[in-house]
Amino acid sequence: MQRVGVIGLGYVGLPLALLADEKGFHVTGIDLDKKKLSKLKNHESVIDDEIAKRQIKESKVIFSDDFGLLESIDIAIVCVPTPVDKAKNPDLSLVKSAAVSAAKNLKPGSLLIVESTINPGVCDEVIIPLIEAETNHIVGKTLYLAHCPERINPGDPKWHVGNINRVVGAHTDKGLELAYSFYDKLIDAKIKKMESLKEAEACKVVENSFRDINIAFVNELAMSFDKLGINVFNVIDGAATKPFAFMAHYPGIGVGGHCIPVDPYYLIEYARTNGFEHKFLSLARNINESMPIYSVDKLEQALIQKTGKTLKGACVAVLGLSYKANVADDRESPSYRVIDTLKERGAIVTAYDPYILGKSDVKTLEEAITSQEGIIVVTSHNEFVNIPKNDSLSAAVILDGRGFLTKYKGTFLNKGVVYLGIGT
Ligand code: SAJ
Repeated sequence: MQRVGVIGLGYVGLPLALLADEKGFHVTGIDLDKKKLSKLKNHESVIDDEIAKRQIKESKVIFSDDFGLLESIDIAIVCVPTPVDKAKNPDLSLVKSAAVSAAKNLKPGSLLIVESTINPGVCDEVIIPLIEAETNHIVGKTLYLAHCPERINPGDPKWHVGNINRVVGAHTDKGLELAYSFYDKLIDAKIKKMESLKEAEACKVVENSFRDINIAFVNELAMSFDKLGINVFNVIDGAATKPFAFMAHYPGIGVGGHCIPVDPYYLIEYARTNGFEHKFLSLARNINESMPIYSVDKLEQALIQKTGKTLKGACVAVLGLSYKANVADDRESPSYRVIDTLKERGAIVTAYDPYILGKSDVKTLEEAITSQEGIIVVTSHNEFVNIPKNDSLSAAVILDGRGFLTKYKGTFLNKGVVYLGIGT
């Protein structure tokens, strides 16, 4: 089983395709985005990843939008996005169409692996029935199905597709063996065999729900300690000196990205349709989703205290659109909740992100912080460390949504600027 097809060439699929190519597999990369395909055919990476930028130069991957090419491959891997819709319900449309389009072309005895994040039950209750309805395949007999949830961490210098441990589950033992031996050849890491597709699906949503609830825990602490006059960052660092049974997370202005704020809804939704209400997961989501408004409230209270003015008619800069520092990714970013809330209260907003200038109102940090009454920092981009020493800083209040400018509190004070943090 040396011929591999990867469907979806984003931050999950492209590294996987390039690694398989590097390991000697014969790889076909399928994507429907023509702009992306022409860049890839030109040996240009379409993701901001140093390893991918290097590998793509020598890559022998065949890039195409033609699912027909999958007729000659042994293993097809689905790596397409699984967002949630406005009502926070999982949107499986891309996974369903990719899985069926692949199955239609896969010959008997092939293996189909889903890496996209899906909630427990999707393989058994959605993908298998769909494939058997739309193709001549019988899953487990003429086509093997496995799930190996992706664990890519964009921008992480240490962990990449080649060295991250994986879990894999399958519909049949044969499918599990085929999938296990593929990943065993592909990566230099542990591969844990799960007892079912559902167990493998559950791993991913549990991993990311674990992170979401821990962030909600410290966000709630931050709101409480703001009233108690306790610096929650110092307390977390103090608690983290305990060498076991504690894992530090930090409060902030909100939880963004394509994983953490999304995956818990997969589990909440699936459990709900099966008669169980995840009160704790839902509460954690509500706490994290309340942080942008909590932050704007804090800024407005300080503005009233310092200038006697509310946000109505006030000029406020929002620094950072990306959900994560030093990357250009604004999916589910809390920045947009902050901007909407400020505008609802009548503020005049100037947004600036050096990584997302296309959606910024100005092109430089200088322009962004000049003649503003308030500043809200949403993303801890390295460039924003220059704010405190910037002479054009005229704001009355700055709210540091990530607690990374705390050490400049004195510098701000010397400039007559009130520095606020979340729990600091
Ligand atoms: N955040 C906090 N406090 C924290 C950690 C994160 O407020 O203590 C916020 C971030 O500002 C961001 C959001 O949560 O807005 C998500 O941050 P993240 O560091 O979890 O970044 P992601 O979305 O790239 O998460 C990925 C996930 N990886 C996979 O799903 C394969 C996640 O499981 C990893 O734990 C995370 O990277 C990581 O550890 O960096």
